[in-house]
Amino acid sequence: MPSILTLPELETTKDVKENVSVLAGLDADIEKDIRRAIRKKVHLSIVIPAYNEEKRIPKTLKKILDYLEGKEYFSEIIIVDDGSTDRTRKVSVRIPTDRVPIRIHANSSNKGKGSAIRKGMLAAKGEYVLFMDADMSTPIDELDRIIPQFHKGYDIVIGSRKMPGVKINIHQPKHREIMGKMFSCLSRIMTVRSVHDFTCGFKCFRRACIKKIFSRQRLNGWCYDSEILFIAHTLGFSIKEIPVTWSDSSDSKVRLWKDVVLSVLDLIRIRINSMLGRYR
Ligand SMILES: Nc1nc2c(ncn2[C@@H]2O[C@H](COP(=O)(O)OP(=O)(O)O)[C@@H](O)[C@H]2O)c(=O)[nH]1
Ligand SMILES: [Mg+2]
Repeated sequence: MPSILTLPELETTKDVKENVSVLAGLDADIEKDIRRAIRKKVHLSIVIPAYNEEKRIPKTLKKILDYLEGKEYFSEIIIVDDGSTDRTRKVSVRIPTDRVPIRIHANSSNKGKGSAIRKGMLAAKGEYVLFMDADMSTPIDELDRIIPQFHKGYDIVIGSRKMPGVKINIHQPKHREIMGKMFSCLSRIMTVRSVHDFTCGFKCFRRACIKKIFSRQRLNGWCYDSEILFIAHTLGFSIKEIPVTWSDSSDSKVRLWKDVVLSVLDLIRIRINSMLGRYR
């Protein structure tokens, strides 16, 4: 009987499928072990923070699964349900998937996007870990342009709506765009000078930097983007910003003025945390 010890050598789902077909008829326990091994060999994790996303998330999950279907590597999807009061969790577990596990983490109450991102990133097992918004404002196939940047040696690759080459299909409302620009300008002064767009919800990280960055991340609110990029920069990780496609979704959960004021206060908090050595 083939030994389970050969499993770590399996590199692609094609390998696993071939081996599963050999093993499946022999022993149900072995198939279980293979599934466990698949989970351990995750190459790509996709983390989605979700707050009251019952309407948007099923379509997003289906699109991601379609995209991953064409890939030979292993992957997983992690949804962090941040105390949703709707059926976010229920509709997510109902999505049929046979080869890409969808794992759901849940906060008992709404703690904020920053908190959800931290939870999901620290739970992810992938060699590369992407976080993205549930509304898929940046389409998942932009990953095809992100991953090659890691082969050039970058540690973090982030989507940007503020660079030449960007394709904006549906713009954010004018006031959101202006506020976004002002926030990015302030973030640049307070955190990382070289970044143009801090708040695009499409950022991918190499495994080696995830624990170091996200175990230091402290902010739970919307300013987490600036904080994680600041931590990454402080720790010496390289960040590559690339232009992406963006289609705004009208159903925003940002409470405009309140969240902007809180984010600016959080920028000050980042500097204070840094001075107190909390990111070291
Ligand atoms: N965990 C968590 N996620 C949130 C919260 N609010 C929004 N999100 C998620 O953050 C992502 C972006 O939210 P969205 O409303 O599209 O923000 P916008 O595109 O900046 O207007 C989505 O995946 C939301 O479900 C929250 O309070 N907690
Ligand atoms: Mg959105």
